[in-house]
Amino acid sequence: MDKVEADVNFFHHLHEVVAQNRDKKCLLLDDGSYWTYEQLFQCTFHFAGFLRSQGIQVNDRVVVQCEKCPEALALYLACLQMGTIYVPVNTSATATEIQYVVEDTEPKVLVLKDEPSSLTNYGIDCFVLSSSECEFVSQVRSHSAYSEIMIRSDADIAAILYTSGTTGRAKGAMLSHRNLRSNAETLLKTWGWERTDVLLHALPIYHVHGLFVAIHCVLLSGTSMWFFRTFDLEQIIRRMPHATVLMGVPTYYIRLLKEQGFSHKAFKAMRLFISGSAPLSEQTFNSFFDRTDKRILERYGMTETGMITSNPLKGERVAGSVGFPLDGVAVRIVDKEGNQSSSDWVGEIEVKGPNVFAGYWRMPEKTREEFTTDSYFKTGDMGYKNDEGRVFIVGREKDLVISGGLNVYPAEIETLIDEMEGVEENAIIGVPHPDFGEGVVVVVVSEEPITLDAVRDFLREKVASYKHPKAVISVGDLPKNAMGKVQKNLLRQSYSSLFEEN
Ligand code: MCA
Ligand code: AMP
Repeated sequence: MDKVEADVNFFHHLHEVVAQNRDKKCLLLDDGSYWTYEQLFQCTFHFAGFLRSQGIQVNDRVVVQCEKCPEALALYLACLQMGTIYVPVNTSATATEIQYVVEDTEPKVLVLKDEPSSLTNYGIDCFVLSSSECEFVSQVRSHSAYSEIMIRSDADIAAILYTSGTTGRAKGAMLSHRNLRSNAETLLKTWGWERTDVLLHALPIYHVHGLFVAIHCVLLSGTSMWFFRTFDLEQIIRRMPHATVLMGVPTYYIRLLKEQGFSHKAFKAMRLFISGSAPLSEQTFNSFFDRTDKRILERYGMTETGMITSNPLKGERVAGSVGFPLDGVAVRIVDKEGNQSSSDWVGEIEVKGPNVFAGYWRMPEKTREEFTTDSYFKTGDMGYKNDEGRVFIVGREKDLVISGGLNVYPAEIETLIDEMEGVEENAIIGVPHPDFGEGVVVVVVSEEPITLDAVRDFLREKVASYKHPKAVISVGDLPKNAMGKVQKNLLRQSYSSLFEEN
């Protein structure tokens, strides 16, 4: 095979689009200004020049925790171009959480949104990308543009995204150029992306949803997006008449429905409202339809697999279902013995296809455990297919809380809270929450009652604040089964109405 045929660098495909759309508006910004495709890719080439000046080689890691801005996107694209591995970190991650990623990936370059405190030593010099106007951006722009695209092959990794573990350490999911490209191409077809589409992009760009699903759909189709710095309802509603697609987590739709300004005038030109990352309740789906006459299109995915299923663009979108497997993606439901279940039987969802990741970074054992002998990835989600082949998710085998589309792994928080003075034992559960879908709650056995403030203060330096409990419940003891395991289902039942609105 000659070199060019072997090359799967996803950046090639994105760059081909630029060549046909140089003057087209790519990023529409909060202040009304914009970046054309030409501007975005010129900036990317300056970042490539900067990376080169740092002696970066293919497969080196670049760890990035910075606010959403066009330059942050250019940095991601430059990593793809240079064949380096992009490792995004949640903007609310603490120094301790960043340190873990740095130690695990041993990056050549570290880019942060803030100067590290004098007490923080990541063991590597870092660059500070705090805004479009910062000194680092001027420094990058002063580097000569570098436009060569590094050749990559199937096994080469484009990005590592960390997902916390149900037990033990956080794992870096390695996604290849092929994973990114196959998923983006499939989604463009599934969602009927049109030349005139304009996306409302309000998601953060450190997760698969905002970084890959949303951005790749736009860049690979040469269309435009409103590139909002944060999720700001007022901005979204104001720009909605000049957009056609919104991608969001269910909390976005819950919040939109509470806004008076979310009127016919705002949404009448919208072609598609897409939801994912967490279950969309039938109530939200139905209220949205009553208000707008539009059915939200729900899809399902995972960091390790990108997108797996989607409700149809043209056919019926069913409330409570995540739709059909995407083209080229095999989805099966298996029982505890690993046998494939028949229609309507609940089992674990397993996935195989070009979208499925290459394994966990430096964890070959863990990777093996998560795949079956015939190479299906075990999602840890429980569900069934009906006789039409639609997939329904009914729960999770993994102990995980999804709050506003962000994952909180109870084991991580429980281990920390156990270290609090006076705490004998504790259990983290997720219970229904009117805004976040699920709210994190800690049920604690302690010598003296513990306040929510005390728990949050204790966790502040340790983990990102979205992982902090929203309520503390003190109990005499935790319900346990014969094996001594905490019966979280009983706790979830007991406190299911904790956040109920009156
Ligand atoms: C913010 N806070 C939260 C959450 N977000 N608490 C619980 N759950 C959350 N999701 C807390 C902050 O810690 C802070 O607490 C306070 O709320 C205000 O923070 P702020 O950032 O201003 O909140 P917000 O703007 O209201 O954010 C809510 C949000 C955001 C817009 C729903 O969480 C969000 O953008 N979620 C989307 C996440 C996402 O992209 N997920 C995709 C994962 P304090 O005041 O105490 O500091 S990818 C994935 O799941 C797969 C692949 C898939 O299928 O897509
Ligand atoms: P993450 O690790 O952040 O990639 O989260 C992936 C998990 O989010 C999946 O394993 C599911 O449990 C959940 N998820 C994503 N989309 C949906 C959806 N539409 N409905 C229910 N759960 C979802």
